[in-house]
Amino acid sequence: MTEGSPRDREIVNARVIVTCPGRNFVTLRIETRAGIVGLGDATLNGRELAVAAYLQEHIVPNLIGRDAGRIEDTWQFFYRGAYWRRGPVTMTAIAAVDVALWDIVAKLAGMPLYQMLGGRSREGALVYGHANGRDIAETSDEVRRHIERGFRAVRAQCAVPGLEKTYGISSSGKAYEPAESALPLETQWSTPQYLRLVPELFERLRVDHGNDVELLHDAHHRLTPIEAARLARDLEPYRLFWLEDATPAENQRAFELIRRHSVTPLAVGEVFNSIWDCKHLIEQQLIDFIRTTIVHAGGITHVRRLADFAALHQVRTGFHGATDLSPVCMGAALHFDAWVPNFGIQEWMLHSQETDAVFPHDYVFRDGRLFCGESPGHGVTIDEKLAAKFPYVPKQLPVARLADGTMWDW
Ligand code: GCO
Ligand code: MG
Repeated sequence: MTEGSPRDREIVNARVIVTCPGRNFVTLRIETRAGIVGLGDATLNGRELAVAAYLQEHIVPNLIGRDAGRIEDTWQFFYRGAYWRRGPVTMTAIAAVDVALWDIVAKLAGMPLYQMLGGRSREGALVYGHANGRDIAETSDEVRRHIERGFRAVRAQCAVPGLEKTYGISSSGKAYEPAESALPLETQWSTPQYLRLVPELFERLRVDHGNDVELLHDAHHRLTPIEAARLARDLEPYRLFWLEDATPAENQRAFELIRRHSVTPLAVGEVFNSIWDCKHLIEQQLIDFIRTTIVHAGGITHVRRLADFAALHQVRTGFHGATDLSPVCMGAALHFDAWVPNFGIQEWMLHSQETDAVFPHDYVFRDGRLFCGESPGHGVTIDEKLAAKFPYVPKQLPVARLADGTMWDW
């Protein structure tokens, strides 16, 4: 077998595949001289073509001729060598390259990717699903349905009475998708109404479902620090697994205020792109779970550093796993989850049947956990013929305004 020799590891082909099987996904496909193929997810919701262009124009020409086995050097080349560092577009593009190379190297070794990281620390990754409802009763029914399907952890979001659209709630009756229209949907926000509703919701969920199920909630960056502290405190009796994105995290000192008032565990970081975005939060132990995932933070190579740093401060992982991260990212994340010692939980919003058909994969759900497969690499492939039947459809994430028209955080 020569496919692992430096000559045969040479990257001879790299292509960007854009497809929309229900929602848009960008995938990087890298191929070596010996014909080993690796895939990386490059999807940045609502800004997909910006990453596709970054890859096509600035990354792919630099990949051709490189040794696919030099994962670290390639990462450093695209990060340090780019001069314009960080940011979601750049870090998503770097992640796509990085994951594709880990996929290739694991295939060359004939091993599942988790083995390349140091092997399993656990059998399956605890996942949480999404229960969304138009009112408290409907949300509680949805939580019940999740428990019946085997989930041990459920995120609960409920429409706020009087507001036409609330984050996390489907308006179409179909499964919730964050990006619904070509131009951003204008939604309305009211913090006082929300702050009254959420403790009532969780009080009801504990009455209906007891204490065994883990419950989570996402405030989606809508609150000021003092409002976030109030909510975290009001939710204490219901023992949440976490309260997510309670306040925007640009000003990380804001979390000191929340911490002073509450022991509700806090999760942050799905919009972060590097270790520098969460260094203060982690060092000061202002959060309990870091959500920064592989596709938006430079791939396995960088997120591994982040997770190791978090472990020093007893912060655990809780990777973002909405439907706008493709099965390629999910596959890589599950291998990472199988290994990472300071694993907390993994988000899993089920993909549509079309998406699953375009990206065949070997991970499976059982008893509230997702199990990555044993095939070499990350275990996710792409059916390019099928992908071509779903051309790109422009879609952006919504925006939110207060009743008086003021732009707010979505
Ligand atoms: C989550 C997230 C998502 C995001 C979406 C944006 O916790 O799952 O907040 O629902 O809004 O991924 O692209
Ligand atoms: Mg979130």
